[in-house]
This record gives sequence, C-alpha cells and structure tokens, in this order.
Amino acid sequence: MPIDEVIITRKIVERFSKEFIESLDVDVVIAGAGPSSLTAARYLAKAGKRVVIFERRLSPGGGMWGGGMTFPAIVVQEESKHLLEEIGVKLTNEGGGYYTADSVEASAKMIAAAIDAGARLFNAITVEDVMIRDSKVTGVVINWSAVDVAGLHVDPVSVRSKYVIDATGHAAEVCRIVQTKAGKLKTPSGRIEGEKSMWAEVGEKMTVKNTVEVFPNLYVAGMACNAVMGAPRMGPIFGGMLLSGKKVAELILRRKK
Ligand code: 48H
Repeated sequence: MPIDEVIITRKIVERFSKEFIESLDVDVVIAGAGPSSLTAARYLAKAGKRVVIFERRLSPGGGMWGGGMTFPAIVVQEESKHLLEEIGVKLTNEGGGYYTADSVEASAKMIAAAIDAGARLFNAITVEDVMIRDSKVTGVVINWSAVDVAGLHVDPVSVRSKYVIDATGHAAEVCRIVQTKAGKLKTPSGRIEGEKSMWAEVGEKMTVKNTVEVFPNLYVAGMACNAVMGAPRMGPIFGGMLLSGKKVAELILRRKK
C-alpha cells in the first residue's frame, strides 16, 4: 500500500471536523477530565446522553496519574471500590476498609471506559467562558490550550449544551467564571467559599454532599465541589471523586429534559 502524507493530513482534518461538528450541540459538556469527570461521563454516556469532555492538558486523567506525591498508587474506601471494579481496575484489599490500586492503571482504564461508553473527549482544549441566557448556563466557550500558553490574541468558539459540569478540580474554574460574570452562586454566601485544609474523613463525605447544581444548569463535581462550597481537601484517597462523578450523573439523569 502506498503511503501519502497529504492523505494522512486530510484524514485527520476530516475526522476531527466531523467529530467536532457533531459535538457543537450536546446534552452535557464536562470541563476537565479528572476522575470525577470520567466517572460522570461514563454513567451519562451509558444512559444515552451525548457527552463531550474538554480537557486543557494533552493527557486526560487529572490528578490521578501521580497517586500520592508521585508514588503511583491511590487509595479508595469500601463504599466506592465498585466504581473501579466495574471497569476492571485491580484492587488490593489492605484491610480496615482501605483498598489500593495502581494509579496509572486506574487512570488509563477510566479514560478508556468513558470513551467506550460513548463520551467524546477532546484534549488540549480549555473552557475559558460560558454562555448564559435567561440566567441559565447554556454552553461553554473554548479555545486551544496552546493559544493560552503562547499568549496569542485569538477569539474562542462556542459549544451549546443542556448542562455543564465543572470538574476542573481545585481551581473550580467554570464556577469562578460564572461568579465573575453572572454574580450569585447557590452557595451559603452566594460566592465561592474556598477549599479548607486537609481532613480526609470530612473532605471525602463533603465532596459527595457538595455535588450539586451551583447555578441553573451548571453542576459541580469532584474537588471543585469542596472549593466552591467550602470543605476540606482529602489527599490521595479518590473514592469521593468517583462517588461525586456518579452522583452528578444521577442528578442530571433525573432532570426532565
Ligand atoms: C478544561 C480544565 C480546565 C479548563 C482545569 O483535578 P482533577 O483530577 O479533578 P477531580 O476533581 O476529578 O479530581 C481531583 C483529584 O485529582 C485531586 O486533586 C484530589 C483528590 N486532591 C486532594 C488533595 O488534597 O489535593 O482534574 C481536573 C482536570 C485537569 O486535568 C485539568 O487539566 C482540567 O481539569 N482543567 N480543562 N478547561 N478551564 N481547568
């Protein structure tokens, strides 16, 4: 078979254009591709929702690859372990309700499982703004992450969605944008409350409790929940992230339209 460089180029551009155009008006956009996002995407896509994830970095997976301080292992607790087991991640029972997993295996399998369920993942794209109509979020505004890195003055483009999930981790970037541009969030003070110091037991519970709709049609998942609602961080235990991802999917699936 002869190999032609221009055919390779054309196939890449054609495939990207088709998939990108199909992704311009969807059910759910998720900002960030960490563990909470990937769990939410898997459940939403499995239920038939059109789901698109935009991830700023080249590598999806967020903070999971590095385990704890780059020791490539994570901990999950009893009540969340099924969320890794159901995608084939091998767990070691460490006793007392603690389980460990290889952080690289867990990250790789979570990405694959979300995509296999039907979610579409675009990497190297940053969510830099939202669309708001009638005081409701109606989509996101995106740009190549490289544009940001290079400091280029290039206008972004827009993607419409029924719901947006802020799964951008500690920074809670989408909620910050909405706070700046639209004012009040559904938090105790109406503002972003700020993440608190390490307290794993409380942080893990609160991440799930704080998985809510923070502005009409804007949900928050994962670490961003505790940043927005004001609760502790928890270090390299990831059960709360997985349970938050599942909960946000359930909240959206319960919505009428
Ligand atoms: C597109 C963006 C943008 C943007 C950021 O941090 P993550 O892994 O997210 P979670 O919440 O699923 O998991 C948190 C967990 O990894 C963690 O940090 C824990 C448990 N910490 C505890 C502690 O005590 O420190 O992933 C977020 C992803 C990243 O890949 C970012 O690159 C990406 O979101 N991202 N993508 N547009 N504006 N902002």
